[in-house]
Order: sequence, then C-alpha cells, then structure tokens
Amino acid sequence: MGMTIAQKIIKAHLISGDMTVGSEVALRIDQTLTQDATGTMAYLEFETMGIPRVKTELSIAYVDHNTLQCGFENADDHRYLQTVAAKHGVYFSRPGNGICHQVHLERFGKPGKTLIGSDSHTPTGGGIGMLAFGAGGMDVAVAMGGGAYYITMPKMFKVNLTGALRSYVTAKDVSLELLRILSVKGGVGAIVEWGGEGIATLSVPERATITNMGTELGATTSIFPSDEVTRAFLKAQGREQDYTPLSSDADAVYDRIIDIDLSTLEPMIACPHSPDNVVQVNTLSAVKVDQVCIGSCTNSSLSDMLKVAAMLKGKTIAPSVSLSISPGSRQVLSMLADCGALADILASGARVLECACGPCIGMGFSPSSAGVSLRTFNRNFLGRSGTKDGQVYLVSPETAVASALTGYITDPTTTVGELNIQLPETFKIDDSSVLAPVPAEEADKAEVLRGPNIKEFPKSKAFSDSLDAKLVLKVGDNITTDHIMPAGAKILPYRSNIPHLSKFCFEVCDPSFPERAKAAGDGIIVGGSNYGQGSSREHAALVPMYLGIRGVIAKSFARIHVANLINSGILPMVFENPEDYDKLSQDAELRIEGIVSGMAQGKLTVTDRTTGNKFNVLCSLTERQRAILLAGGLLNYTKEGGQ
Ligand code: MIC
Ligand code: SF4
Repeated sequence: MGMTIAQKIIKAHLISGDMTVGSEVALRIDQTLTQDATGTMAYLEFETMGIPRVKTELSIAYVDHNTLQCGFENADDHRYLQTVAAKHGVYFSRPGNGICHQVHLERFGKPGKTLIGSDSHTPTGGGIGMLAFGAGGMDVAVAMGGGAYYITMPKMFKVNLTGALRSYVTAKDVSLELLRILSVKGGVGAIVEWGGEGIATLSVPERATITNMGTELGATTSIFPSDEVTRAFLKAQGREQDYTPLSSDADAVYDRIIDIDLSTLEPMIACPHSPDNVVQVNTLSAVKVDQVCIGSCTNSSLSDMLKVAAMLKGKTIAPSVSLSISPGSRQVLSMLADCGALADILASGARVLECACGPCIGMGFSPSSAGVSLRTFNRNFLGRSGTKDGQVYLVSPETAVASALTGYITDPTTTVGELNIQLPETFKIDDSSVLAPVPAEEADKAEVLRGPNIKEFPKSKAFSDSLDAKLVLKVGDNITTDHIMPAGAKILPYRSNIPHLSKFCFEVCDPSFPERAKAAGDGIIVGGSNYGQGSSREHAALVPMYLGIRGVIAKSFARIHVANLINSGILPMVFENPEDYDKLSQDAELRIEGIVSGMAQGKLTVTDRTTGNKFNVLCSLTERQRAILLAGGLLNYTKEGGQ
C-alpha cells in the first residue's frame, strides 16, 4: 500500500512502535526550537537532566514572545536563555531577529526532517515539507537530550486543492474555510496533508500560513509536499542544498479527503471568540473597526508585507483606526526598508512594531474597551488580546488593509486593480543575530546566568492507589490554554516563576480558582470537550499541578495539553458516558479507588461522595504514560531512569 508524505517521514524516523492509527510511536527528532515564554522552563528541565550538550542536528532558542522589558524579569530571562543555550550547544536567535516560526522557515527548516518546538505553531515548518510538531517544554528538553518524541499514530486527512486563488483572496482564507468546515476539533488525531494541482500556485510562505493555522484545527500537524516551489524558496534563501523532493504515493490512503476549489473561494473572517466562527467577510460590512493588527507567525512574511505595502501605498488609514504592523523577521523588515515598501507603510499612518509576536500574545496593543480589532493572527480566544471585552476577528492581510482604509470590515476583492507581488529571486541573508554556541571543549567554563525571577520547579506527587479530591472547578467546552493559564504583558514575564503565575490561573473563568484550589488540597477539574485546546504552554498543566490538581475529567482533550498533563503528573480522564458531566457540581467531593489497576485496564470508577453517584471514566494510557504518572511526572520518571 502506498504511503502519505507524513507516513514516509515517520517511517524514516521510527525508533519504536507500530504505525497503526491509535498506537504510540516513538520518533527520532532532528531539530528542536524553543521560544522564550516556554523556553526558560524547557532549559531548566534540560539542565536537571544533566546532559552536557544537545544531541540533535540543530537546536535553537528564539526570543520573540516576552520582548517588552518593563522590569528586570524578561531581560534576565533573555540573559539566562542566551547563556544556557551557549553552554549546551544550542543556537540563540536574539530578540528582534524575528518570530521563531518565520525565522525557522527562512533559515533552518529542511524538507523531510522532524522538528519539535515548545510552541503549538511549530507545524508552520510543514509549509516546507518538514514533519513539525508543537510540544510541551519537557518533551522538547527530552528530545534535545537525544530522547524520542512520542505521538499517537494519527489518521491521515488530505485537502485537495484545485484552481488558483483570485487576487485579494489568500492562503489565510483557505485556512479559515477549512476551519469553517472542520471546526477547532475537526483535526484532532489527524495529520492534514495538502495536495492537488492547486498547491503549485501557492508559495512557501502561503503554504506556511496554512500549516500554521492547521494548529487551530487541533491537528497533530499539517504538511505540504516538497516540490519545485520549495526548491525555489530554499534557493532564494541561499539554501538549495537543503532541498529534497517529497511527495505522497499515488495509491496512498487517506481517512478523509476534503476538496477546496481555490478559484471560487471568498475572503473569510473568524468572528469572536473562536478561530472556527467563520463567515464570509462581505456579510459583515456594517461593522466599524477600531484597530487592525498585521503580523504574527501566520501572516508576517515578506510577501504578506509587500502586499500590505502595495495596498497602503499613497493612501491614509481611516482616522478612527489604529493600525499596527509587525514584520515577521529582521530579514523581512530589512528587505521592506531596502525596496521602499516600509516608507509606503509608514506614510499610511501605520505604527510599525518590533519583529516579534507582540499583540498576538497580548504584549501591548490591546484594543480599547469593547473595541473591534481585526487581526491577521491565528487565535482570537476570549481575553487573549489583553482586553477582556475586546472583539477580535481573524482575517487575511488583504482584508486587514482594506478595512483599515475604510474603517469598516471590508471585502478586499472590492479594491480596484490587481494585486501582483513578485517574490525576490534572492533574499537578503544576514544571520548575525543568530549566535552560535560555545565550542564543546570550552563549554565547561561557560557560565549560565540566572536572575531572581527564576524560581524552583514545582514538585509533583506520585499517585497512590486511591485519591480523595474536591471538584474545584467545572468548566464547559473548548476551554483553551489561554483560559487555564492566561498570557499577556503583565503575566508572561513570570513563566519561570510558577508561584507568582499561579495567582492568575483560570482568571478568565473564575478568579477565585487559585485560592480555592490551594485550600482544597488535592483537586480535580471537570471540563467539556476539547479541553486544553490552543497553545503548547506546559504552564497550563504545571500551574494547576502546583495548586494541587491531581486529575482532569473531560469529554475530550486536545493533543498537546493531554501530553503536558501526563508530563506534569496530572491524570487525564474522559467521561465514558458524557451525560455524567451534567450530574456533577462544583465543590463535590470525589473519590477514585484502585488507581493502579484501573489505569492498566484503561477505566476507573469515580464516586461522587456528595451525591453517592458513581460513574466511569476512561484513561487510555500507554505503559510509558502510566509509568510517568505513577512516578509523579516526566522529570521524576526520567530521573528514575525511564526512557
Ligand atoms: C500562543 O500562540 O498561544 C503561544 C504564546 O505562542 C503559545 C506558547 C506559549 O504559551 O508560550 C503556543 O502557541 O504554544
Ligand atoms: Fe507568537 Fe502569536 Fe505565533 Fe504564538 S501564535 S508564536 S504568540 S505570533
């Protein structure tokens, strides 16, 4: 039987496991990346493993999230990252060099290689034919040390593209259309492979926009073939030697095939507060816009920015609109400056921000109270912008500019004239903001500098055979990691200070949660379906663990979050009968007995001691996951010699 691209890369990197859907496979990882908001924790974890130098082909630490320095915290963390990277053989991309996924695509990604990153949008690398996964920091630490990365063998979906996009209709609209079709849960347990004759019309940055947004489907990852388009991009980046062709076999089998005709697609928009709340842009033309933000790892490439500049050229944005532009990398910004496009952007009245995540993660540029903000980003979860009642919509750069010019949500296809942008034949190469590690023979002498914001790693408890715990919080469907552990300029600086961070846990849902959880001693959270969707931040597991949470019972979980729960020693459980969710009330006293044997059988019985009601939960764990939980988390397990 023929194979898909993803199956071929998995086969070439298989350490153990069989490739049947649903089985656990262990993969060899060629490259890792971290960003600063998850990286401090990942390197602290790596240091506890006692491995002197990373064992991957390439590991790199980016600083792109926490770039505001409103106090010593972020600056100290950057210094820690720079020094810990230098000592252990990790490259360091300095703050200002750009957003991890954009820079990685430009300078380091290679078709056919595996990459894991402590950021959920690592699948951006799929745009260049990498098999790239978002993962928790601990999994990245283990991979840096040469350990395997474990995934559940996914199903294979194929999106078949025909035709070509019309002017002003974009790759972002393709992603939003797929989110409309599949929803934020529709990709769970699957790898989305893109194919069909239409892909030849999409450039690597456009493909990367699509694989980046695949994260919002809950997909394990997304991938494009590596073809002549890929070769041309790598050549323009001075890296033609990194090119390898990759395609699926003609008789490859897919679990689901979705057809999208690019030529009939309309500009799409995701309405507040979910990326799958998608409608056509032209249905919202009465909505007045207060703010427009262009950038993020989804839409900050040179081609995006050149289109933005071309649409803004000679025009001025509406007086009621505040427009921000964050180019994705120093390469993008510097090429915009060289060709004069930056001047066109500035003359329009836009505010040019640093090459970093910025507003996407609430690092400044929050909208006004109840303000309507159009963003070219990938997530519009409640509160993520920093303004709880902000109304955030997700759009393409073309829709963003058209709307910034009129002050209302505007369908960009109404713009007069074609939008034709030529990608340069060669990009401007300057890797001076990527610092090489110290040579292995000098690493002993290299000092790692830690600031006072770095606090001790929280200790998790091993499981005994029974657990009495309070149901401290009951939440609904699609709870994101932004609900569990919010980010933003005020909180992000404390990513390596769990005690302080814990004060904000579940702040969006219930600000009394941290105090109540601590008072309860051992606690359980109950959630609906797709619990933990969104980011890879392991803080959404480490912090609840610090607050005493021992288990989460949900209707279903998001992939990276469930791995983070297990790594942190929290037991994920799924209702056998989803109706039992309705019978539970917050503050109930729950008891679980026979945990060790129940985990092995994949089923446990929970007694609600408040009502006397009993119900079953499923915990389908591999032997390794059980051992991790019984040890009280991945770090304890690794220290005890687990692989
Ligand atoms: C995000 O987009 O939510 C983030 C911030 O990049 C996160 C990582 C983090 O929380 O640090 C992600 O996507 O994994
Ligand atoms: Fe940064 Fe936003 Fe991309 Fe996350 S989604 S990596 S915050 S730009």
